[in-house]
Amino acid sequence: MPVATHWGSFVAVVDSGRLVRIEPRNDDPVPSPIGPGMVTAADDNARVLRPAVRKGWLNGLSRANDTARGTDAFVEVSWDDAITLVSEELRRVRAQHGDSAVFGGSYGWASAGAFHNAQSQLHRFLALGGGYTDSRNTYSTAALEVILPHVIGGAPWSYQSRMPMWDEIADNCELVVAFGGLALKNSQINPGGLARHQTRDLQRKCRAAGVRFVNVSPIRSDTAGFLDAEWLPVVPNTDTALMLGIAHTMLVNDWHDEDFLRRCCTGFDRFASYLTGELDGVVKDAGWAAGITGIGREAITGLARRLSTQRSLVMVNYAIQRADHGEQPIWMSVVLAAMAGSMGRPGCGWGAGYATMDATGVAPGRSSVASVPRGPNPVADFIPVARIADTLLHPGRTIDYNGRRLTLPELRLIYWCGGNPFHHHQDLHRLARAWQTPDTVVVHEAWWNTNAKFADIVLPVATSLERDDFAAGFSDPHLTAMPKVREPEGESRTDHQIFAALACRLGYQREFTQDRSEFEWVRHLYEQTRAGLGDEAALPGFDDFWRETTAELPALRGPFPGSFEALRADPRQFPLTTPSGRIEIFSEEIDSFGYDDCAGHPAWFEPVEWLGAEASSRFPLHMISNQPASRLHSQYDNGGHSLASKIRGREPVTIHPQDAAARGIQDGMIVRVHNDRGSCLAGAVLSDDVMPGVIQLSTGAWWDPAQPGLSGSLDRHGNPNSLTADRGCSRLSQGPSAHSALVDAEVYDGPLPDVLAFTPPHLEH
Ligand SMILES: Nc1nc2c(c(=O)[nH]1)N[C@H]1C(S)=C(S)[C@@H](COP(=O)(O)OP(=O)(O)OC[C@H]3O[C@@H](n4cnc5c(=O)[nH]c(N)nc54)[C@H](O)[C@@H]3O)O[C@H]1N2
Ligand SMILES: Nc1nc2c(c(=O)[nH]1)N[C@H]1C(S)=C(S)[C@@H](COP(=O)(O)OP(=O)(O)OC[C@H]3O[C@@H](n4cnc5c(=O)[nH]c(N)nc54)[C@H](O)[C@@H]3O)O[C@H]1N2
Ligand SMILES: [Mo]
Repeated sequence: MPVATHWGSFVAVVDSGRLVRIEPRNDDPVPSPIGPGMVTAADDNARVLRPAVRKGWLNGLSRANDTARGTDAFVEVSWDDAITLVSEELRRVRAQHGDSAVFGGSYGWASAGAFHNAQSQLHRFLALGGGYTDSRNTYSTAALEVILPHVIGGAPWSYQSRMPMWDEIADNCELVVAFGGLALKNSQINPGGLARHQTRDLQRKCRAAGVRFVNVSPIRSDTAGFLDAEWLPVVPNTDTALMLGIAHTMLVNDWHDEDFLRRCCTGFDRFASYLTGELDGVVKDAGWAAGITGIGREAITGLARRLSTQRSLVMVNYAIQRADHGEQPIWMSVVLAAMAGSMGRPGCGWGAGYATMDATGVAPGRSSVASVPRGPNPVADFIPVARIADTLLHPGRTIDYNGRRLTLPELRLIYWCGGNPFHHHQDLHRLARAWQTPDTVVVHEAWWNTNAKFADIVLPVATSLERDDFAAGFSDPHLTAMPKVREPEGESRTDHQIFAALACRLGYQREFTQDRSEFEWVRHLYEQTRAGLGDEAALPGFDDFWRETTAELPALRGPFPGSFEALRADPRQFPLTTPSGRIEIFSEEIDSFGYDDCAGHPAWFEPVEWLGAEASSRFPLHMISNQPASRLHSQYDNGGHSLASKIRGREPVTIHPQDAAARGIQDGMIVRVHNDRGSCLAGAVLSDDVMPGVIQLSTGAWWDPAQPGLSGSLDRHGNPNSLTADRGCSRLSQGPSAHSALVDAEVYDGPLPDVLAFTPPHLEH
C-alpha cells in the first residue's frame, strides 16, 4: 500500500492488518531513510493513547502558575469528558475575553495529506466558531517573504516559478554561486509529499554539463562532493558584507550591467553612493569585506570578475535569512545578480531555496489542488509568527511590522495542532515562561513530545499512517493516494473527528462537516481538483485513482507573471508589481518606514551575535542550528533513523578539530554547549567540514530540560533552541533569527543523566 510523507512516497508492507515494514518505492532514485524508520515510532512508548488533562488545570488550581506547565502530572479522561472540557473552555474564553483571545496560529508542518491538513482543519473549526488570532509568515522564510515583494513584486513565494529550473541551469549557466550551499540532506523533504527525489540527479546533470559551483558557507558538506565545488568558508551572518564587497569591485571596475540596472531597476545610484562610502564614509571594497567575512580579498575580486563575465547564477538558501537582519542578504543577492548581468537570461540570474526542498528548481509549480475551505476568519488580529513569546509576555505592547504598528493581543487560550513550538521557537526557556501566562493550552499530538508535556489538555491524534487521504506536494505534479495502513493507536482520533465532535458540542457540526464523512471529503477534494482542471487534464475518476494510487497533474508552462526574462526584454510592457514596476534596489516605501534596522537599500548591519561581536570573547563559537539530516524538524526524532544518529542518546554536534583540541574534546565525548540563555548536552563529532569557530547542532531533538520549571535548566538531549535568541530579524519582518547565536562548549564530565524526552509524563487514571 502506498505511503506519502513530506520525505517522499513509500510502500507499506501490511500483514493481517499489522504494519510490518515501510519500503522505498522502486522508481525513487534517492529514497529518504526517514521513511522506513517510521514503523517503530507508530506504537512506541511515547504515543499518546488517551485524552489527558494536566492535573493542576483539572483541579482548577491557579492556571497562570509559574511552573505548573511542563512539570505537572496528567490525568487521563474519556473522550466525552475531554470534548466537554475543551468546548466549555472555548465558550468561556470567547465570552469573557473575546474571540481574539483564542490563538490559532498553530504554526507547523504537520503531515502530508490534502484533507487531513492540521492547520486547515483547526482554522476552519476556529473560524466557524467565531475566529481566532492568527500568525503571519513562516519560521522558514519570514524575512524573505516580507522583503521580496518590495524588491521584485509578486506574492511572497512567486519567485519559485520565476527563477531558473535545474534543467535550464545545466543548459545555459557556467557559474553558480550558492550562498548557504545546496545541501542534499534538505532535498529529502518536500512539503506535502513528492513522488520521486530528483535534485541529486539534476545537480549531477549540471556538473556533467560543466557548470562550476561555489559553496559560500561555514560548512563544506553543504554541497555534494560530486559537484567539486570551490568552498569559501564565510563567517556566519556576513554574506551581505561579502556581496557588498563583490558589488563594489564590479562597480569600480565597470563590470556591472549598466544597461539592465538603468532600464530594469530603480535606485542603483543611491545604492552606489552607499557602496563607495559617499553616504556613510565606509568604502565597501573587497578589503573591507575580507576583514568581516574571513574570505580573502583576491577571492572576492575573482568572484566579482567571474560573476560578471560568465553566465552566472546567484543562489541563496533560507538559513542565511533566519538571522539578525535576515532581509539584507536576500535583498542584496537580487542586487548582485542584477549587477552581474545575468538577470533575465536563460538559466542564469537569481534564485532562492534550491535543494532546500526537492521540488524547488525542479518544477516551477503545479496545477492547483482543492483544499479544505478555511472560511473567513472574523478576527483581524495577527502576530508575526515568531513573536509568540513576546505576545504572551507583553500583551498590549505595540511592535513594528512591515510598515504597520501592531498591538500584541491578549491571548487566553492557545490551540496548537500540527506544530511543535517547543522545538521550533528560539530561546525555549523564554517560551516556557511565556507559556505559563494563558489560561489554557490545548494540543493535538500523537506523541508525548515537549509540546504535549507543556499543554493542559492533550488530545491523541491519529498519524498520517492511520487515516485515508491523498497527497499533493508543493510544486510536485503528482497526486498520491494515502490509504490507512494501520488502525489509530490507542484511542487516537483524526484532527477532523476531534473538531467535528467539538463543533457538535458547540452547535455547528453541520457547518463544519458539511454532512460529509471523512472519506466523502477525500473523494470530494479529489473530484473538485479534477473538475477544476477540466477534461484536458484527463485525471482519472476518484475510484480509479484510489485503485491505481497515483495520478499526474498537467505540467505548468511559463512564462510566469513577473518573469525577469520579460522584464529584461521590455520593462515598460512587462513591469513587475513593485511600486516602480522594476527591481527596487532602493525602495522608497521601505525608506519611508524610517526603520533604523532596515534602510531603503540593502546594507551591512552588524548582527547582535556573530564572531565579530564583543560577546564572542565569552562565547567564541557561532552555532549553526541547521536542519537535521535524520528527520524533519522534530518529527520522527523517535523514529529509527533519527535514533540511530544519536551519540549515547544525545544529538550529534559537529566541531572543528582545532576548537575541540583547545577544549579537550574528543570524538564521541558528551559535551555541554552553553551560553547565558541555557545549556544542552550533545555528542561530539570532530570534523573539518565545519570552519573553525563554528559548531553545528541540528534542530529537532525533543527538548528535555532537566528541571522544566527552571529557566536555563540543562537540556539533556541537545535541542539548539535552548541556546538561540528570541529576537526579530528587524522591525520589517520580525522573523526568527535562529542562526545568530554565540555559544561555547566544554567536556561534560558530570554523571550522565538519562534522556527522558521520549518518556511520557506521569499519567493518572
Ligand atoms: N534553531 C532553529 N530553530 C528552527 C529552525 C532553525 O533553522 N534553527 N528552523 C525553523 C523552521 S525552517 C521550521 S519550518 C520550523 C519547523 O517547526 P514545526 O513545523 O513546528 O516542526 P515539526 O517537528 O515538523 O512539528 C510538527 C508537529 O506536528 C505533529 N503532527 C504531525 N502530523 C500531525 C497531524 O496530522 N495532526 C497533528 N495534530 N499533529 C501532527 C508532529 O508530531 C510534530 O510534533 O522550525 C524552525 N526552528
Ligand atoms: N532533512 C531535512 N530537510 C529539510 C528540513 C528538515 O527538517 N530535515 N526542513 C525543511 C525546511 S522546513 C526548510 S525551511 C528548509 C531549510 O533550508 P535551509 O534554511 O537552506 O537549511 P539549513 O539546513 O537550515 O541550512 C543550510 C546551510 O546554511 C548554512 N548557513 C547557516 N548560516 C549561514 C550563514 O550565515 N551564511 C551562509 N553562507 N551559510 C549559512 C549552514 O551551513 C547550513 O548547513 O529545509 C527543508 N529540508
Ligand atoms: Mo522551514
